Amino acid sequence: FKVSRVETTPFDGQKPGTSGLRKKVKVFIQPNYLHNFVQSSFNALTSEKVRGATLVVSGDGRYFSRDAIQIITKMAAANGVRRIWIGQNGLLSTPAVSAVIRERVGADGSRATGAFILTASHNPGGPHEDFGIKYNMENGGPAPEGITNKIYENTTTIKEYFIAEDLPDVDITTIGVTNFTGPEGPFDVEVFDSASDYVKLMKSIFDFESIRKLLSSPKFTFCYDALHGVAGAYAKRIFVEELGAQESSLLNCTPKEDFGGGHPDPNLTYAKELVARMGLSKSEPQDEPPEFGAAADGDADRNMILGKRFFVTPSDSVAIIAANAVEAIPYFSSGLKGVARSMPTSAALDVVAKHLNLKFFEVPTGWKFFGNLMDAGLCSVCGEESFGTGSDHIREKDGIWAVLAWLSILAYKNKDKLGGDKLVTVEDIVVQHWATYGRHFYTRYDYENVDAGAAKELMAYLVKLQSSLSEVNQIIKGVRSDVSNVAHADEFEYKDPVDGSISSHQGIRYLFEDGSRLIFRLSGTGSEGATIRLYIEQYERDSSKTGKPSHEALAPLVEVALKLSKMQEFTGRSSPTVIT
Ligand code: VG1
Ligand code: CO
Repeated sequence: FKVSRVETTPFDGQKPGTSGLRKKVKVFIQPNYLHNFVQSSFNALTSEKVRGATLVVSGDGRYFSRDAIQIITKMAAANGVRRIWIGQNGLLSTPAVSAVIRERVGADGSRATGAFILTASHNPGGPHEDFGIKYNMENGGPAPEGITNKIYENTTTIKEYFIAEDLPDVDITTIGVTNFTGPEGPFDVEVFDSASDYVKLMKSIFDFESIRKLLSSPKFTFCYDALHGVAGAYAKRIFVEELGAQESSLLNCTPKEDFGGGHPDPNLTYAKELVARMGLSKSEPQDEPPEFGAAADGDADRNMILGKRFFVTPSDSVAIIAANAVEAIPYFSSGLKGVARSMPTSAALDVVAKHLNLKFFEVPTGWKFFGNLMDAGLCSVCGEESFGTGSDHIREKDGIWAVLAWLSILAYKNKDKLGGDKLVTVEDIVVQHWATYGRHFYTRYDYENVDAGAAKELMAYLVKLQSSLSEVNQIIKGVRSDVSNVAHADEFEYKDPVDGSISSHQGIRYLFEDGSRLIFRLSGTGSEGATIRLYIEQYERDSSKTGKPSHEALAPLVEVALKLSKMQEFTGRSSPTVIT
C-alpha cells in the first residue's frame, strides 16, 4: 500500500471528556472528523507507541463502528503501526480490551501497547444517536489527563493526517491474519475471538466450579440483561456454557448497532425488562422473580445488581464485594492491597476500609484515576456510584466481573445450603452488611440536556455560596430544621499520590456535621447540552432505622439540595430526567 498525506483543518470541541470523545454520529461522520482525532492521538503518543507497535481497535459494535475500524486501520498502517488486533465483528467490551492489552500474546510473541475503544458506553446508538472513541494505554487503562489534554491540543492545530487509502477493507467477520506490505515493511491485521482472552482471565480469578454449583442448582434462579450491548458476546459463553445457567436466563444478549432502539444504561429507569422480571415494577407484578438479576451497559463495563424484588446500590455493591472478597474470591485470598472509590460514591466503602484496616483512596469521577493506584500496588477493589465496579485484574471497570463477584459471594454463603435449607439471598447479604456497618442512604438526580449556560451559572452560584457557611446554614434551617448543619464545603481537588498530578474543579461538595453529603457536578460524558448531577447521601448507624425506604430517609436532604442550589430557578426543571 501507499501512504497519502491529506491536508485538513481543525474541528472545534474535540476534547475528550470523562471517558473519551463522545458526539452524535452526524458529527463523527463529517469528512475528516474521526481522522483528525485519530491523527491527533497518534501525535500525542511517543513514537515507539506508534511505529512498529501493536494496537487493538474494537468496541461495543454501535453504529459507525465498522466504518471507523476501517478508517483507523488505514491510518495506523500509514503511521507505521506494525499490527492491528480486532475482535471478531469489531466487538470487544471495554474490560475485554483492557484484558487483551494486558494478557494477550500474539503467535509471534507480540503484545499490544494501546487501543482505540469505539464506544459511547451507556449512551444510545444508531444513525441519530451517539458514537465515541477513547484511547487506552499499555497498562490497559484509559489515557491519563496528560495525554488526553495533548490529544485535544493537537486537534486544535492539526494540518495533515496520514492514511493508506488503497489498503483494501479488512474482513472483520472472519478470524485470521491478513498481511500487507507498505513503504516501511509488513503490516498485519489479525481478527480474533472476542471472548477467549477475557474468559480465560475470569477463570483465573474466580472459582468457576463453586459458581457452577450455585447456578445449576434448581433452587437458584438467575437472569442477565445485556441491553443489546457487547456483553451479549460474553454472556452466553460465561453464564451458559461455562457456568451452566439456562439459556432462557439471558435477555437482550444479541449485540445490536442501535441497542434495539433502547438506552443501554443498566439502571432502574432504562433496564425496564429486567426490572420487571425481578419483581421491581409496580405495574407488572411477578409471582416468582429470579433470585439474582444483573444488567450491563453498551460496552459492558457497568453493572446493575438486583436480588428478588431488591435493588443493590452500586455504592453498597463495591463495599459488600470488598468486605467479602478475601473469603469468596480466590484472586483475593491473600488479602486486599487497598480500596478506592470516586468522590461522589457513598462512604459505605470507607466504613469497610476502616473496619478491615485497609488503605483507602477517594479519587475524582472516571476510571483513569484508579489505574495509577493499581499500578503502584495500592488498590485491589474499587467502584463508582454510577454502576461501575472493578479490581486490579484489569484497568477498567468490569460489568461481568462484578456479576461473577456477586455470584461468588452467594456461592460462598450458600455452599452448605444448596441441598435443602433456605438460601441466603442478595437481600439477606445487604441487610446483614447494613447491620454490621450501618447504611448509607443514597440517590443521584440527573438533569440531562440542560442549557449549558444555565448549568454553569448554577455551579458558579454554588461555589460562591460556599464562602459563607453561615449563610448556607441559614438557608438550610429555613427549609428543614431537621437537617444538620454544613460543617465544610469545597470544590474537590485531587492530588494523585503516585505521580503528584493535580485535578481541580472535580465537583462541589457540601459536607454535613452528621456525615451527610450533597455533591454537585457537571457530567463529562454527554454529547449535547449539559447534564447536572446531584448526589445525595446520608449515613444511618441505628439498625432499627436502616430498613426505611431510601426516598423516605432522603426526603429532607433532597428538599434542602433543591432549594440550596435554586435548581428550578436556574434550569427551569421541576424534576430530574433520571433518578438512580
Ligand atoms: C459518567 C459517570 C462516571 C463514569 C463515566 C464513564 O461520567 O458518572 O462515574 O466513570 O460516566 O462511564 P460523567 O462525567 O457523565 O458523570 V462509561 O460506562 O460511560 O465509560
Ligand atoms: Co460503559
